[in-house]
Amino acid sequence: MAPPLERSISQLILPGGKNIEFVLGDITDEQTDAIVNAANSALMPGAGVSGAIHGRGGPAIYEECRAILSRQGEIREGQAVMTRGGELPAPYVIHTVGPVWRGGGRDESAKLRSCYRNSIELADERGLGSIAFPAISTGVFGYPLEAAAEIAVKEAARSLEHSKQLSDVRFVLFDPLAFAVFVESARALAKAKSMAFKTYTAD
Ligand code: AR6
Repeated sequence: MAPPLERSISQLILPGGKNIEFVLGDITDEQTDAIVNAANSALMPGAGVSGAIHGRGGPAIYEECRAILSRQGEIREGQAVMTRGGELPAPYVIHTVGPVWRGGGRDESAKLRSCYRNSIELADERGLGSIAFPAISTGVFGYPLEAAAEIAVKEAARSLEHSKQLSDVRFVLFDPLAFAVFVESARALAKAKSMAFKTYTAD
């Protein structure tokens, strides 16, 4: 019998040993140094992964978000800011605003790429070692899953190669379809770039 998908871990190993993991799960359970929130430009808790992060992390996160907004105004698509994690297991939350999908002609791909790049750069600048991402923009914001996965995996690999402190990126996918599509993107990238790729089952 195949092991349950919940315990399946896929891993892309970059030259130099940094790695990108793919798991099925709820990002609010993650114990990485930071988890990433798929936010909106007003940093309002909202639904989806953002509702889950604010719900479990408690009001301290939104209070810090409000202080950021009053200092720098609305967050543009592609930007990332950081707060503490409140009651979450992860000490920090990086809030990035994904693009709303409007058919592909409004620079959505560049903006989605920026979300991953800016989040990884911010984590690295703050000296963090690990970060977990959801599939940004693929829920309420409507970005097609396969295109979003390809951008996410390629940009995470590219940004991680340049990081000084950050060594581990984890994608935490909430449903089996997203998990399968992200794993396929990783497998394709591994093949194209001759990187190591493996799948195993957690104990
Ligand atoms: N852990 C991991 N992934 C999750 C979780 C979770 N707990 N919950 C949902 N997802 P979405 P967006 C997945 O809609 O498209 C909000 O209202 C979900 O299955 O959360 O960037 C914000 O406030 C999907 O694959 O984010 C914004 O207004 C992915 O996370 C807006 O939605 C992203 O779905 C952002 O929309």
